Amino acid sequence: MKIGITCYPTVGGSGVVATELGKLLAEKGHEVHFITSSLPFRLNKVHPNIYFHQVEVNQYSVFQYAPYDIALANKMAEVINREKLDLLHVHYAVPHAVCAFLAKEMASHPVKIVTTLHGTDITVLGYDPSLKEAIKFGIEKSDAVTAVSDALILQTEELISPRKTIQTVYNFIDDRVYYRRSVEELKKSYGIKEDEKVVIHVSNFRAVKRVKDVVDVFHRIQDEIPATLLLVGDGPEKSSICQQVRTLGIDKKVKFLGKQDNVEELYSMSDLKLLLSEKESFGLVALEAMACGVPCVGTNVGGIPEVIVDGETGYIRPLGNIEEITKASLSILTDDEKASIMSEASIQRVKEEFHALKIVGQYEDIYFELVNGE
Ligand code: GMT
Repeated sequence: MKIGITCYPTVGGSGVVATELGKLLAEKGHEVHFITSSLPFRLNKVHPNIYFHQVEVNQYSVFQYAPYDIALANKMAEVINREKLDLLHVHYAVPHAVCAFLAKEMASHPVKIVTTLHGTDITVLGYDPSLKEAIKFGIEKSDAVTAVSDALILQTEELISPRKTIQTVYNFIDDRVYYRRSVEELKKSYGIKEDEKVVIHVSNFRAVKRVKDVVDVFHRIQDEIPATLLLVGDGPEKSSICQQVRTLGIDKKVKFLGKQDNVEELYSMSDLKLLLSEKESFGLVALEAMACGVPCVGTNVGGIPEVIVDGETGYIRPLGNIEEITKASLSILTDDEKASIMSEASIQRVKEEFHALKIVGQYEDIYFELVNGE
């Protein structure tokens, strides 16, 4: 099949999922055309089935705002016609689903549209009256719509009420990349002692990720046991988090690692992952940790409980309940047998429910049904 993929190419879960999907589809023999504003950052591999089409935006001085959405739709239509695409799979409702519909109308070659909702395109932008109708329109005009969790479907129905069936297709993980490896030397080189437990948090440090709660929980953990906190990522809250860490006097125990490419190595030296967000449609970072055998404690928010199974692969606790989250975390960090059972259960759950081949197969079924009417 010839598949066009549009996503936000910069760092972010939706771009990661879209790019990894494209790479796997190419491996399975499909011809994949990325149509994006720049080269997707995870597109780090040359493959004869992968093509990249950059959207160029006209900066003519009359425009108060450069017309990116029109340029994207134009590029989509150009690629549909020239490459004879069977379908466009767009990730993130705005503007991508609307641009895809516009491109379909412009193109002379017939094409189907699949839209995947990732979260903030609904849970944040769906509240914005300047975008709400456009999001609904994009969803309703798509030939098939998927969401990354059941919780996101519910939220979409509550907020937007589109006249469209949406199906859950979970995010996935490539276990050739995400698996637990031996990283004793790396751990040593970070100055982490053998008896120290390592807690990890990975995010874009936006307010919704509640990194402050992560630090508060860790503050209590390190009062009880020797521990190090790895904070991976960067974003708007980082400066205030640095300040919080200094004020609490735990700066020697918290490592701000910034953005990192090979997080699987960092997960491999971790004993616990904290994902304490107030909005999270899925929580791809939890899945990455689980694939590397790291039990997770997460909040009872959005799709997180669909990923972390309470009491089996970690714990689900109420948003903002620092005491309960600390208790749950310590119960894993101080009980090696429990930690090992949860680590194994995490790896197993990823293999059974979120394996790349299983999920890519679900997307292919949707594609084939639309294109061949199967
Ligand atoms: O989490 C973010 O802030 C980035 C955001 C994005 O749009 O890339 O991630 C969303 O999509 C990911 C991939 O499907 C999900 O794993 C994240 O849970 C989701 N983020 C939120 O819902 C806040």
